Amino acid sequence: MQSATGKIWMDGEFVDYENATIHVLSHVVHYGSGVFEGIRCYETREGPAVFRLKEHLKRLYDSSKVYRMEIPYSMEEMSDVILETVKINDLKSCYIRPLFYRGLGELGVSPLPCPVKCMVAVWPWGTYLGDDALQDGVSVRVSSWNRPAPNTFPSMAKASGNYLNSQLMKIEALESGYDEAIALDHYGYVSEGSGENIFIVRNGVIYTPPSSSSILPGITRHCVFTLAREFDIRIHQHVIPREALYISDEVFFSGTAAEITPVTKIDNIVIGQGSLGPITERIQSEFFKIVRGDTPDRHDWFTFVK
Ligand code: PPE
Repeated sequence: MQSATGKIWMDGEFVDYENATIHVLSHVVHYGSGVFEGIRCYETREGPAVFRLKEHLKRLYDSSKVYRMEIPYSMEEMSDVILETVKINDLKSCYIRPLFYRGLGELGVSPLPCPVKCMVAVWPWGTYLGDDALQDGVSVRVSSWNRPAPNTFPSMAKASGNYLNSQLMKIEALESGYDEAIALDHYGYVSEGSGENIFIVRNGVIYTPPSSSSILPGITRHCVFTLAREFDIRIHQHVIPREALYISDEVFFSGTAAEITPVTKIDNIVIGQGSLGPITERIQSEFFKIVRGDTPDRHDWFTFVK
């Protein structure tokens, strides 16, 4: 169950959890017409800090542009709302979910007659793929479902409707005894997980699919590029054939919720040594040093909640 406490910001005001409701005839309920973000706030030595807020807001507004949603708040206003929502709920670390969606107007495919509504909620969210996932890694399968072909569902937009495809992947993975799925794109190349980007390591070089492989351009993915370059580890965006997954030395996921999670088995094939590999470990430990505030925020990735 979703944690049933706290205040949720809806269209300009804070409402109690139990009153944060919408009409069943809202456009979003029928047609998935929403765009959203997932952001983490971490507890650091200098207090709670929101990780990569500017980048998440930019992607949120980019997503709304694709779907012609006019947002009645500026990015600066939404930034303040997000910080205020964390503060009012008095959480030291949490997951933050802003959503812009089409509300109650006229049903029918066109969203244009329906007003754009905005909400922000926060809740505690621990590890995404299980308690031991960050250390021991996860077992995944290649999904029988592909990611949408180019020019069908825009994968660069983080839209609610896109997650129906993610749900099919995730259900299939869980029902067949895996922790998570990796989908191929329309051409049969590796794309991403149901809620994570994917990286493979081979002979000391990191590879990840390019944005043309129907991926969400992840913000944690960008962190991996930054850290790899700082460590002088070569990192490339490249189309990845399915079999490259099986013969990699290491595979890992990145995502706001998943953070940096090693993948140790794919389709029951053991990847590398079957444990957290050295390059994944370097990236992961530096990532956690940064988000826990154990090392200075040299990239200006944090916005502090005052
Ligand atoms: N691909 C997909 C499909 C995706 O949903 C996410 C985030 C990523 C890649 C990684 O993006 P980023 O968070 O910017 O590094 N998935 C979010 C939703 C998870 C959920 O279950 O809901 C997240 O991690 O917050």
